[in-house]
Amino acid sequence: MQPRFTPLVHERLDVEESRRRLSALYRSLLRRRSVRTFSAEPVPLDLIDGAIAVAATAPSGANRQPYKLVVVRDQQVKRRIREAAEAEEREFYARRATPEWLRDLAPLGTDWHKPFLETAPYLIAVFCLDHEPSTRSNGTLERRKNYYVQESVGIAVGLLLTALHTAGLATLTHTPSPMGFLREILDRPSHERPFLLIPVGYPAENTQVPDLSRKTLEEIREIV
Ligand code: IYR
Repeated sequence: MQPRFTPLVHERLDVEESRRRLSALYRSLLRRRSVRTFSAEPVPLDLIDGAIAVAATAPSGANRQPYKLVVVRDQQVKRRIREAAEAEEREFYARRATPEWLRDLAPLGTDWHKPFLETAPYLIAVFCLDHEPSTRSNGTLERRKNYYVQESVGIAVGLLLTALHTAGLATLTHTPSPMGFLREILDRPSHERPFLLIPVGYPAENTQVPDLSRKTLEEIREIV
């Protein structure tokens, strides 16, 4: 297929304006924290859709956007997800986690109880598509491969979390392990692989978060 090009729309900023914008974004994102206590207060669905639209602007391997996001708002479905996640987490905390892993999690104060999976008004279940069915021009089905799937979905989720935070919503990047139950409960086809479960909502009043610190710039970047 011949490539088609279109002019780039680019806003050139003066450097002071760049600094102001970076500083504002940084100050906002410093306040993004993983939240495990949600208010049941409803959130308009268009805020979730708006954030998903932001996520879908992410670059992806061969521009294939190898993900599907399932927004769960049905209380019964959330309950089933909680029950299945808690069954896996009980095993994790009692048997599967290594002593080292449990030691590293200790500062977070987490355990197998996951009430937030029912309290949060939405759970966004993120699935990755390592390949997907597509229809050839002659009408037959083919299995099309996707590329750099982990990287692509990770970048999109980063934008999603940024967008939800910018919209004033709290999130948790939750990875009950293994997550196969999500495919069954949400009745997803076999080419969709569970990647992450993101409860979204307003934080409960008086939410407390672990008193953590982040690495300094000097610890995470080198200049050569
Ligand atoms: N999935 C478990 C354990 C857990 C693992 C990591 I890595 C975390 O950063 C936090 C928790 C749970 O959700 O409790």
